[in-house]
Amino acid sequence: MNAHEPIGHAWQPLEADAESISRQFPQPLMALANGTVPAFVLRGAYSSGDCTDLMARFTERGYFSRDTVARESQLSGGPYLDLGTSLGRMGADRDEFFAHADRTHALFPRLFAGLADPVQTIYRNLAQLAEGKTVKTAEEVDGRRYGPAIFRIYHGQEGHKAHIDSARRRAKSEYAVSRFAHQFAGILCVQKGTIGSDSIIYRAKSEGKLAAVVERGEFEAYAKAQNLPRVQIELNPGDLYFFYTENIHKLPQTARDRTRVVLAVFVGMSPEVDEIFVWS
Ligand SMILES: O=C(O)CCC(=O)C(=O)O
Ligand SMILES: [Fe+2]
Repeated sequence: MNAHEPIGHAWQPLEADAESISRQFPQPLMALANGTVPAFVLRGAYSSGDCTDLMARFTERGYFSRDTVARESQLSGGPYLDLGTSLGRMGADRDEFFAHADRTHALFPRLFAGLADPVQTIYRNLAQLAEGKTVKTAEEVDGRRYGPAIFRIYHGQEGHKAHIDSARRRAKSEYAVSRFAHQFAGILCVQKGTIGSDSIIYRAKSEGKLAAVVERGEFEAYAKAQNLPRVQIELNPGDLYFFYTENIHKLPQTARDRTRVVLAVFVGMSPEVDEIFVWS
């Protein structure tokens, strides 16, 4: 138990729809940033039937085979497969990054034809949590757009070790998204992974001494020794959750007998700025 935690207020995700969340919290995103709530979980935000159809389209296109990566320009390999444009993976070359993002903007409507648009589902729900701010795909001052969202495909034991995501803190970032004070993620489950393979969020920011602990890959042992509060967000197809990415989090590297597929976005917000930028 955290010493600062008021008795009787366990650190638990809030499961509700966007409208009730925004009734409960005047500033929902700040409730995440302040650590009042670890995550908002919007069950059934997207139709599970459309998730199944989307998965069938991916299978048809061979998106679950690494052999397809070389042939499909919007797929990239690494510890997990990406379908879409990742700033983290592609940002080193600006021209290449924005050209890749353009191709993703062209591909997604074709992939979603006849189904509800899952990217819009994320943006629409985020807008309800956005305190009247405008939610839009991130762009540079010259109008070049980032990728709108990205599918992440986790096979086998793939995951993410304990980390934070922060464009602001990324050294030498010359991208517009680095100006936001706060960063969040929105994750929509398309196919459920094996039980226990969904993300774990810790009540801990990667600051000071902890940043070094994370850097050395020793965070898990530290969290255990300190008994840090943590929550695991178990998702079913169509469930969407939002969390503060400057809280340390991980995707367990456990044996998966089922491929986990999510649609993910990053979100940049500053209290004094009217626009919220979304990218991947
Ligand atoms: O898939 C998730 O639930 C979280 C993934 C994550 O932390 C990331 O993509 O940076
Ligand atoms: Fe992350």
